[in-house]
Amino acid sequence: MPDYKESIIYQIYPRSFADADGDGVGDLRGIIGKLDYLADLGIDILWLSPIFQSPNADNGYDIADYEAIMPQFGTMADFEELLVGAHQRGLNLILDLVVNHSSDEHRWFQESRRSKDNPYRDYYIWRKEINNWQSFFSGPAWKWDEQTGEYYLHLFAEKQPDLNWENPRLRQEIYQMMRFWLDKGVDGFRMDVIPFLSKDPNFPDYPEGRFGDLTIHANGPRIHEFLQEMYREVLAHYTTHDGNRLITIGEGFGVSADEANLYVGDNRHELGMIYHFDHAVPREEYRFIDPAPEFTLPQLKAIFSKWNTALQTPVSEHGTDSGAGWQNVYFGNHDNPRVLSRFGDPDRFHYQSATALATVLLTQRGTPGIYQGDEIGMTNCPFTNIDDYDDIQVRNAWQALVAPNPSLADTFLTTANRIARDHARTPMQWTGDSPDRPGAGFTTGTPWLTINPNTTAINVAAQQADNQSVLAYYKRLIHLRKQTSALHHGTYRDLLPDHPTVWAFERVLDKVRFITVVNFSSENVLVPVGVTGNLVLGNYGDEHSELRAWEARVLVGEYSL
Ligand code: ISL
Repeated sequence: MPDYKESIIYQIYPRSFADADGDGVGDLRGIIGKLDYLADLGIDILWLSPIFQSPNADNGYDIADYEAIMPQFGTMADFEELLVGAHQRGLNLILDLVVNHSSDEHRWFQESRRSKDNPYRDYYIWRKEINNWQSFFSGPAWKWDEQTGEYYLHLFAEKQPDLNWENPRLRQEIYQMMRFWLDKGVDGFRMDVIPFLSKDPNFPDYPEGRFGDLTIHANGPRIHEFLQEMYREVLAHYTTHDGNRLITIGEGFGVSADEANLYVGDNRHELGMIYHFDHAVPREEYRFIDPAPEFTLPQLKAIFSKWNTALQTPVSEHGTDSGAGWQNVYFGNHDNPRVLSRFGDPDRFHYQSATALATVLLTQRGTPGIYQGDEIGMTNCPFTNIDDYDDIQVRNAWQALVAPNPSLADTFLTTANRIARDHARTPMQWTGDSPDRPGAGFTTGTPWLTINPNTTAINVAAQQADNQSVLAYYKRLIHLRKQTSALHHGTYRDLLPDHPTVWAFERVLDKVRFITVVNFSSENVLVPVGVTGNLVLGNYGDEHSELRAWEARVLVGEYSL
């Protein structure tokens, strides 16, 4: 199996992937049943969003027992079978490590809130006096607790109290838990909001003009000390099941391109990869009534250039050379709406725009992450009512904004249809629905979240039977990337940073030069001068003098200046 720098990640949101037992919720046996599908797709690393015991206030990102499987998802025996099955097919499997906070139903918190002198008190962050910090999920980040007359900190939901990483005993418990999973044979972790672990010990109010700016919580004073300790104590002692470097990905909320190498620089001994939020959909509470305008293509390209520059230039730090680190690149995940609805034109050019976006992603520098369903071009689901939503983020924002001011309801619902996280969480569309067989092949029961009605047209079964489908194109593209060193290790350079509708970049390794050129619009455009080479792969079958709607081409040529 390849090293992580030569791999492709596939993210599974287990609740929505495949339901084997018919309770309407995806599960581990469902995933086991799809391992052949995943191996056939050609991906290398499976990232599972949390599968642990949880009351599901935030769909498993609130963990009540880090070493137990959520019963809705199955048993430990199911997990072990899944792990063996993945490994047998040449897939690595990584778990979500959510250790900025736990659930309030975790045993540690139950103890902690019992009394001020409880041995677990200091596993969480308790204060008599509070500052003005805000929660990601609306309202203050401090919750008053009657029993001991103090507040606890929760940067996410009330049911997600922040763990106190200042406490060495807590850190050792976390490391022990990580060893538990690594000893079972998992190949690494995706680490949830990892830049948040270290808090400013002075707990200052938000600076003037930055009230509610949650990026302030990232990059606290001891973060690198904690991550280096985690590496020394745990990560350094393990490899993937087949002897490669362990796979570690930090969710880099609040980390800028300039700071990234502090987390992933070669000599830092912290993490292998990081993923950033510079192109994610801004979704602070007020955004549901005052959405940010979408990035223009030049803005989007500038973000990719900035990160590529930061991660392909050797950096020198404290007088010693530290090689630049590596990133995980993505367009979609469970925290963003569907990329095709966001940037593409699914109504008019479904195939073309889904494959155009795939071409940009899968010829990027950095390890690409495909979010479940993007490989068939799933889209946002048209929700009409707040009750159609499940996500705590959108429901809390509605309570905070619309409950006191009902006239905002329409604006809120229109925006939520564009930006809410649930659009990425509707069940995977395996088959077309029919009156006698609803459930999209996802479930035989009642799905926990609405299935997008477009499953009749957009589904795996239909695309498997069609070699001109989005799915078939993904497979060809994945195959191309896997056999092409320049696409893994080649440098990245944007050839036309200012072009309003064409994204053209080169990847160069030794004397090999790959060029990706993509029309990021639904109108024809002239092929820009200088973007030439032999066509290796494209989403239109034939040659043409212009780039047609969402046309994508991968070209190869000798590198000459
Ligand atoms: O996307 C976001 C920024 O607006 C937030 O919704 C998100 O909470 C943030 O990116 C952190 O994400 C991670 O931690 C959260 C969990 O809800 C997300 O699903 C997870 O990816 C708390 O564990």
